[in-house]
Amino acid sequence: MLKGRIKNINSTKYIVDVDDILYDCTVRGIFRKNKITPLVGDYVEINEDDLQITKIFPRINFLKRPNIANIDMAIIMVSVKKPDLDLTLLDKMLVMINAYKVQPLICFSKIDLLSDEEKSKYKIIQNYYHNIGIPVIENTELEAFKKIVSGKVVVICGQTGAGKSSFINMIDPLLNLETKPISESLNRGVHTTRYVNLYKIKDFYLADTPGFSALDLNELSKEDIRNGFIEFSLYPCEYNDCDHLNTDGCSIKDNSKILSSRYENYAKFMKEYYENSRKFFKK
Ligand SMILES: Nc1nc2c(ncn2[C@@H]2O[C@H](COP(=O)(O)OP(=O)(O)OP(=O)(O)O)[C@@H](O)[C@H]2O)c(=O)[nH]1
Ligand SMILES: [Mg+2]
Ligand SMILES: [Zn+2]
Repeated sequence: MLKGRIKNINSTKYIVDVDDILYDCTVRGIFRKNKITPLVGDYVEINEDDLQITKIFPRINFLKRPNIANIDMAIIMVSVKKPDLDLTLLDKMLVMINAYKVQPLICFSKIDLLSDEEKSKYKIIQNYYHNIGIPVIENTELEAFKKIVSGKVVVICGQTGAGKSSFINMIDPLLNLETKPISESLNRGVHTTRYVNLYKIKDFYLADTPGFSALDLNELSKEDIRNGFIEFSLYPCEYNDCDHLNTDGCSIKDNSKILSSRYENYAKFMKEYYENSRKFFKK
């Protein structure tokens, strides 16, 4: 028996890293029968004779999108232009990552494309996230990044075309990952990276992942959404079980200290939640 970690999955092919040697493995039917899907990042046992994965070790955590297990930190790559800054997608990812109890880090990219005026607007947003306690860097701060992720297993996720693979190439040019310009007509990335892939770099691991342009919070609870807006806890609401949407005198609604896009996104996600649960009860 060998013990290793899944580095990449391409349909039925599982690449397992055992002490830096890569094995091309398959998966026993028993996992499919029990509806357990091995994920990139899983520690597994493989049978040396037929290279079948025979066991998945318990996970410390996992994310659904991107689908990966056993990670210490999730980097949300956020482009400020081309594609345009999408704060709704950022806040959604923060809610999701918080719900799965993974440490987030926001990495802004493409600051070089901003005019001076746009840059000062961007700085206000950047400072806001930093001040509420979410670590923030820019994709040019390579040395700071290497220090933060030292010793960790880190997944880079976010919008297609935001520059995830380009960033990993800057960290380790030898990887030479495929990158592509965004579509000018759609102002959107073109889904260049197709699979989750975990790379060992110096004393850390980085996972490149396929980007997306939308995300749903279907499986999350109301509590998950509320808790995902971590700064709300600074302004305790005196109403019991308040959803901060319609109650007069609520400390969150109309709070000028909360960035307006944050409150708007919160309200949007709660409305999505209520709509989804209505659909669920109708079934
Ligand atoms: N100007 C500028 N362009 C950048 C920057 N980072 C990435 N790009 C460009 O953005 C485009 C998309 O980059 P990718 O690295 O392919 O994006 P991705 O996030 O991996 O995209 P998917 O694999 O589709 O999810 C490429 O043309 C990069 O050269 C940046 O900081 N500034
Ligand atoms: Mg990519
Ligand atoms: Zn309230």
